[in-house]
Amino acid sequence: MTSYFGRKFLQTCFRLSKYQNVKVPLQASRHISVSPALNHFEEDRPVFPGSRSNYTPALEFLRSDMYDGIPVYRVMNKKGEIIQKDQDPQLDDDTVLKMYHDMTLLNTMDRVLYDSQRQGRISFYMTNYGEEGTHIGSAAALDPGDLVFAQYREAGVLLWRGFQLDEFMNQCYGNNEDAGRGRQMPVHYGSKNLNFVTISSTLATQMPQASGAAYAYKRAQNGKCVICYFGEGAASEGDAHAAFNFASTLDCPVIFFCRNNGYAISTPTRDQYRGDGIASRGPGYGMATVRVDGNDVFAVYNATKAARNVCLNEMRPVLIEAMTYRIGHHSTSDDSSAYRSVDEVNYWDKEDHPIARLRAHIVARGLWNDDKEKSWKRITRKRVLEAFSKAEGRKKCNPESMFDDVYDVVPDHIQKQRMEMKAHVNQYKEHYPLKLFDKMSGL
Ligand SMILES: Cc1ncc(C[n+]2csc(CCOP(=O)(O)OP(=O)(O)O)c2C)c(N)n1
Ligand SMILES: [Mg+2]
Repeated sequence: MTSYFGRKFLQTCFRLSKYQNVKVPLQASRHISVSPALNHFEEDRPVFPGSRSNYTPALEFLRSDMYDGIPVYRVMNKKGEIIQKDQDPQLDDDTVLKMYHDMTLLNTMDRVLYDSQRQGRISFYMTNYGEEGTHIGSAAALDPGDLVFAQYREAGVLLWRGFQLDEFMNQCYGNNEDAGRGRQMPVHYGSKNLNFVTISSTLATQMPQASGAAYAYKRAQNGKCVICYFGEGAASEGDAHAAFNFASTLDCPVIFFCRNNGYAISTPTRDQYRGDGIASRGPGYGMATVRVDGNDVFAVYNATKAARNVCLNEMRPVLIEAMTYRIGHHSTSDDSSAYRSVDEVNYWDKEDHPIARLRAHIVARGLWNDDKEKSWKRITRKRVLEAFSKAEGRKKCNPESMFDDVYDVVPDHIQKQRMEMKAHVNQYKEHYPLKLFDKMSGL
């Protein structure tokens, strides 16, 4: 006999099938199993379709300050010691050294590119200082085939996947070797080969896209997941809500990876939200959620690995909130001394830095020492500077190329603009630094 709930389900299916062309399986009534306790309508148990709670006679408001904050999962203490043996990810020496190499290489690349912007050699830059653990820990836990949607401060993920220093430099210079052909601001990297979707600076655009891509992966049953990086500031955008709710209701295998670094440019977290960070929002969307110490590369690794398993085995989204700190200015257009103290920055730089923590760990493990550190720093600086000079010496793309790659067959009005641009440049040649560009045809 069909229960009350079963009848409701069938009625709903019928309405859906009538209006939305959804096929209801003929044996639907046989598939519905209802627990004996719910087999009839119970007066004292709510049956509202929108929740799964009980009645209460107590009038109580839920207040976030009634609860302790969501705990921060960590594996290593600040001295680089594993706190609890069973949480050690037991990574082999080569992997741990690659983690350290990539975190420090990223640091060196940041220094060179930041300085080059200050010298007026590139137009813009964003450093990743202090957040290296979130990039490398998460990237190492993923499969290289998993699709990455990043915000803009995740260069370490690309580095881990094998993006070459030349590729970083060519993009920042926007030269003729840049995959984006010089049409984007610096740090807007992308790589089809490395499954890294090109960055767009409009905050949170990548989030609904990531849910959509994960939905496609689910349908394709390809055994891959999607990871979507975003800042805690971006989580205030409406698109973040759309992304979370679509991913949750459509059961999409996507890891939402929030880098909570304390600031959205000059806006500190205390002015961004009143709840317990971003993690507290996860259960509200029905997402498995974990908060992790972003300055502990092993904790980030474990959390991301576990999140990937949940995504793929349970076919549902996961939210990770990695607590960290943005040590650098927001970008080269920002001066953070206007809104935070030097002491605050120094604390994170000197007392709780992801690189220092991993270094302490590998030194204690006998994998690293001062001599290795010195020679590694020398080698990486040399490699970065070489790539930098090579990129700087290259010409920019032929200006005419800006009309390519949008249309398969260039429409007449675009063709007309191309001719007008060429005629204009030809007439006013002396006002343009044409020798820095590849030659336009016919000029
Ligand atoms: C839709 C939109 N609004 C505003 C901006 C300007 N903006 C660029 S970055 C940023 C702060 C983002 O902070 P967060 O997401 O925490 O990332 P973080 O820079 O801290 O890594 C803002 C407001 C933008 N790029 N896009
Ligand atoms: Mg932020």
